[in-house]
Amino acid sequence: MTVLSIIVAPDPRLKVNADPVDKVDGEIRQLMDDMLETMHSANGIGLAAPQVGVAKRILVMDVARPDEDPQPIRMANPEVVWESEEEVLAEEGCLSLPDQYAEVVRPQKVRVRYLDHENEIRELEADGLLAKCVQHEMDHLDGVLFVDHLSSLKRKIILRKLSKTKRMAAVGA
Ligand code: GNR
Ligand code: NI
Repeated sequence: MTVLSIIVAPDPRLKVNADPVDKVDGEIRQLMDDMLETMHSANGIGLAAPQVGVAKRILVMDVARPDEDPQPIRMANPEVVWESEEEVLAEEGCLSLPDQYAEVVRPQKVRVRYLDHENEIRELEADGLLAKCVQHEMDHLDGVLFVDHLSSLKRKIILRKLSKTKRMAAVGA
């Protein structure tokens, strides 16, 4: 397995509408496993393929706490087939927006249909942290970041901070 590098915003590769996968084959399975390793090594609970520069509709998640056994979830071509009317407001972060947090409103529960790592169609009903995570990851597949759910002022403040951090890193200051 390989730890891949995670793209930090602003970056055009985070804005793409990713392509569906034809079939979950050995190559896609390998990518899913590399994404899980990358996500765990960054202490994240989810990761979408565009965050590692792959414009495909693939995501992985694991919301198990560090003291619990891992519960890895691998999805290709996920689709929301049902969402609750109740919404919840909760703080989100993103591995592509390091050290930035903001409250985002989303449906409390969702039911998602997807292809698993064996190319089988499955459904998952998610609530709580898993529901937030799967919606956040599916947004990445459409080039949407959590800051796109905020006011344009809040979004600009966060993105400006990140470009400044990138500029400073580039000159080694
Ligand atoms: O690790 C992550 N934590 C998180 C917390 C609240 C809501 C969403 C997330 S997803 C994020 C990892 C990430 O950026 N996935 O795209
Ligand atoms: Ni993210």
